[in-house]
Amino acid sequence: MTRWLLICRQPLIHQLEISKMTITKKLKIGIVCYPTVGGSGIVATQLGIALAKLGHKIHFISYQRPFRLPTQSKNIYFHKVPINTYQLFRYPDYTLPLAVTMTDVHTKYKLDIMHVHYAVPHATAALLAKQIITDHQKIKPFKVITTLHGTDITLVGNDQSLKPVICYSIGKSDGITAVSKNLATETKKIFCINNPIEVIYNFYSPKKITKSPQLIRRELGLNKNTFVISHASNLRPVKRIPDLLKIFSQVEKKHDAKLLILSGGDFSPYLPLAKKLKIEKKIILKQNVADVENYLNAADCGLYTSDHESFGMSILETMSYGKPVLATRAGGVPEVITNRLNGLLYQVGDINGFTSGIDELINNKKLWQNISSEGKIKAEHYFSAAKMVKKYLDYYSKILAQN
Ligand code: GMT
Repeated sequence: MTRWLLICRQPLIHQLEISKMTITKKLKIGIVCYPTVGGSGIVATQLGIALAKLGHKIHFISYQRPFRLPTQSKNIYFHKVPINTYQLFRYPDYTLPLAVTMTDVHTKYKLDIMHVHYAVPHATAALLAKQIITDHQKIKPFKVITTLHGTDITLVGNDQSLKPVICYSIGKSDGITAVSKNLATETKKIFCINNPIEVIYNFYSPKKITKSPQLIRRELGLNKNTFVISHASNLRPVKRIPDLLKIFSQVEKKHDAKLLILSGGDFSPYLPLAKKLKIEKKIILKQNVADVENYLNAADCGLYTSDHESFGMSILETMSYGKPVLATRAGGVPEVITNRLNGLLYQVGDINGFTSGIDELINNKKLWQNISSEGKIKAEHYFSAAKMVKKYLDYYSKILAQN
């Protein structure tokens, strides 16, 4: 085993000890994210929790407590952004109250860094807050670090109307990170960004399994031998849910199979297609489940058909539980999965390719086993919390050292 692998296999706490050496000063960090079910919120929350464990003071700022943030935790504070509903405004605004909350939190706690996840409106609000602090409060402002998660960038690919504000917000940030090389390249291509973009991959710390696969399967009324295909997402159009259903309909014609959808969005627009394909009784829909890990762990593989994915957080989560993932060769996904080594990749829309991939996994236990263990190794060692938290800390020190 290489030395690198040996280091990676140290317990998490020990690895986090290593990053203590990276920054000795305890930092005060604002973390701004979307609090709802979604990869960016999960990553931001995990990062904040890990940094708090290292002794840094973490101030989460959002309109609602991030769903995976424990209610009480040492070094973690939550500041709720009040949303005004004045009659005068036709649409409630979020950017301005967010900027005001950031200003207030900084005035009280003197943050070193405001780490925002998503350029709009979070980086925009942070830059406004920084300007107010500099001009009117006469106190040292924070550095703004913006992490790009993808949707801002892909959104602008289709809708140019927000381009000037996204360009400005990314370009004026003190530091920019992206969750994959693909996203960093796309950002540079679409926007007028000359500043360097640091690639720091997403990471996932597997949760303790609290319900055995047998228990979950019993709860879902599944036979022992039913092949369960999982999919976890917000079901946005980018996820190409019709492809998911078409693939499953071909699979279930040949095999005893079920499609387990862990959804953070509305499935009803897809119901007519599910009925047309006569698979509605074979779909198990679980809405906004808190213990996603128990369900991913009870399934046999994961299926992701997106036409774009900057990273694919659910893919990483599924791999962490040793379940082979079949996904599209889209965006940053090939940086997470190496085809036929630790997962299976197909072109967007390749329904037949995906179907034969699932066939192979069902019929070839050795292939299933190899992909399962290689995927788990990649998730645990390459995308480990220790490694990525250290990268963020190193990046923070670099940005803080700049004038
Ligand atoms: O994919 C979504 O609809 C949710 C979105 C989010 O805000 O969580 O996901 C984006 O950020 C994740 C975390 O970095 C990435 O893993 C997802 O790939 C990315 N989604 C897209 O690029 C479509």
